[in-house]
Amino acid sequence: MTRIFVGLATALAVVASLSVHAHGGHGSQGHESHDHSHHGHGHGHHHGHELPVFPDAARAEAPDGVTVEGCWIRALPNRLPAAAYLKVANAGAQDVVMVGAQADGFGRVMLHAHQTVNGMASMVHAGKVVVPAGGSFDFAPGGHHVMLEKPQIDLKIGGTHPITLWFDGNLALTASCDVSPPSRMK
Ligand SMILES: [Cu+2]
Repeated sequence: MTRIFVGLATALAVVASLSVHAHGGHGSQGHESHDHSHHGHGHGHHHGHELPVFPDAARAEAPDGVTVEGCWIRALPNRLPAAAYLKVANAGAQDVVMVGAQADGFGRVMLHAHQTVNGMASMVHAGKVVVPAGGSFDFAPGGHHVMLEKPQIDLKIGGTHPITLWFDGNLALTASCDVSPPSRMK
């Protein structure tokens, strides 16, 4: 009798954990079809990338001659992952290499690129992005973006939110980014 009872409890526990997974999957898919992208999908896990660990941004030096322009975040409701767009300009004499980003209130932040394979658009983790000396690099809708995942806060549309960009050599720049509604396209 006891054994049967334990077996039933185990079976119920398995069913419960399966339904939790199924629910999570629904959430991601719903968002993908809405935004042609894979926000909330957790690419990092699929591709096995380890995100770098960064030192204290407040103490980091900025890369020579590098500035961030026009940073904005497309904020989505219900604490869905958000994408940030910006231009990195490099007036310095050296190429600089972006290696990642951080943002307060987001548990995982990474540089993403879009790719299309057999007509299917998806996002991939971009481990490094080179900004050439005397040139610039655009993070823009349809292309590269800074993916803000695991939100722990509500972004306020009309406000600003800081994002720190990290470069090779533990150099960093923090940009104040406009928090924009989902309808903003560029
Ligand atoms: Cu992305």
